[in-house]
Amino acid sequence: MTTAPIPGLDRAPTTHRRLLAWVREVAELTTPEQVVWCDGSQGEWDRLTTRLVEAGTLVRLTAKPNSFWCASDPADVARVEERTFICSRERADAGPTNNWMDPVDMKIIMTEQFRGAMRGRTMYVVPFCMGPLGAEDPKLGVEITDSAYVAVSMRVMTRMGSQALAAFLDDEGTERDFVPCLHSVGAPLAPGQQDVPWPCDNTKYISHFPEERMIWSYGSGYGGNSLLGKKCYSLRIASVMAREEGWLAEHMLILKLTSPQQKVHYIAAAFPSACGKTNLAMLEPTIEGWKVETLGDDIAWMRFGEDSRLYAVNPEFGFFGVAPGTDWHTNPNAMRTVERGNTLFTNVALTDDGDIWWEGMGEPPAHLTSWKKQDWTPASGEPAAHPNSRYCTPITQCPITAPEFDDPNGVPISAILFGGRRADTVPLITESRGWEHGVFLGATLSSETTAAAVGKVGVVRRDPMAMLPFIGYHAGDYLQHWITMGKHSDADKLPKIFHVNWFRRGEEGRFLWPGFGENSRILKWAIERIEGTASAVATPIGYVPTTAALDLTGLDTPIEDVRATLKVDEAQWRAELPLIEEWFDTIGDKLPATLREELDALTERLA
Ligand code: SAT
Ligand code: MN
Repeated sequence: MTTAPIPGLDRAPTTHRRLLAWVREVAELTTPEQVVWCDGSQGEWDRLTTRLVEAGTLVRLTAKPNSFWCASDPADVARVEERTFICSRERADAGPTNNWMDPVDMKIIMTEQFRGAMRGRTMYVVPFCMGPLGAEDPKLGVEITDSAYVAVSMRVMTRMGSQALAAFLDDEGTERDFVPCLHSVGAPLAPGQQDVPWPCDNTKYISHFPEERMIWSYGSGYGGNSLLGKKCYSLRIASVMAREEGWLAEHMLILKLTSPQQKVHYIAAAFPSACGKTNLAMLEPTIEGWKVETLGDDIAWMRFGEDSRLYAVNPEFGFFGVAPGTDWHTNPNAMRTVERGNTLFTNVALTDDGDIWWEGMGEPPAHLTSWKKQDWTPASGEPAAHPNSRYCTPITQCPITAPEFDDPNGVPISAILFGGRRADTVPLITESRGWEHGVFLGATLSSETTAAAVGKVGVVRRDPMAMLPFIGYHAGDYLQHWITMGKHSDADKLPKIFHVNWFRRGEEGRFLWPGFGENSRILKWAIERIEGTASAVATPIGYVPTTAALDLTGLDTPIEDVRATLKVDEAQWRAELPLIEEWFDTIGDKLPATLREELDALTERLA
């Protein structure tokens, strides 16, 4: 059977043979109406956003330049962890915390899903690079997608298009490797069939093939499921690469902290999704003379430099931040970033004068269009914006982005924070007793679930290094990799590890600590611990500040609340031990012995 050539397929702006062969193979399987190779230009953005407005997917905002409102299908609003698979050849390599399917079986199933899946649609080919383009070993990928929304979002979130494609051949003209990322919303169009504003399928698969370094995603248009450079590549696949190559791919923000004496420290911090990473990364210190700048809000790749210090790079190029709760008080820098335009807002509310609104922005207007595209008034009795609604905005627009965010060598990390959302037990900040105890703090991190993933909200679960949904291999091997990394360097060169919890509650469930800009006081203490100038109390769980060791100048919070949030309640911690035990049992035989020993030692200290 001969089929008509697919328009655009032969207009490839590259000679990279593996890329050409793969694009052809996908086009023949998915049978799109045409193929478009994305160059990342402004003209392309204008074309695609115009088409998306015509299709009813986007609404152009009048209140912000070059910005758009988008409402997804109400059933496609978050990451689908139940439908996320690590398809390693051996089931054991995916470990007990991932869904596994045999790669051959998964490919058979998904090939049938993809067959003809792009009928009536345009297939976009999006070359991208995770991390600075000038890197010695650039981490390349190509996303093939039938979603123009994904193509434009990739332009915000990654270094993409012609500039990325140029890196597919090295200086000698040799073809570099790349991660093939195949995405379809899974909604082919019959001839003459009217499209819907947010096409997707009820059946969803987010599949990773770690040995092949390949990603296949089907059925969802939501960011975490469809912008494949993000969680799929930069965490799940990159964590596998990192283990093999001796580095770390982590769910961490990166910030730069400058003291009044102009001393600079870089801090990386891991929190589960929707626990305030973006707010911390863009914090405005409330203490005199301190300054925070941003390098990243979600992902850090860290490797040892020649000086044996750990250097971090943000692989991304934009922010995909949680909108609700963001405002001029909680995160003015995020507000300034999106005010500059060039931003996609998904599942927030739309005002009648062409602006956006979400819960946390103060008094709502009398009338809105909700994320469900319904008329909304303050009497509606449900949120106008979805709790996992997002803004997708360029990192270069953030007024406090540190210029070194684009340095291929990264920045040397002084401190790593592991944080969760816990109403009790976990104090505001705890310093680990050393690297291995710090890995134990990360390994036993726990947090209440949020709206960032489909499922019940507010349930405490263990979330090692805030990476539970993102570790691309066996969690026991992952924790061993962290222990092994600590052996590559001297204790005084390794980052100091801290455990933080901004979310501890007092009576009537009110938060004990104000958080946001006031967290600068906590960062200051961490830095002073590194420099050896702040005091701490040795407790069974680690080193904790007294209220006197913290800079509380000008803080409104009652001192009893600060004391309560710093309290190490040994009874609560003894109750935590069987939960940690249970979690370690879940990991099974591959749990590093060091971590068992840490648990035994903690149990003894609490006895
Ligand atoms: O949905 S994303 O994975 O893109 C963001 C998050 O959940 O951390
Ligand atoms: Mn995240």
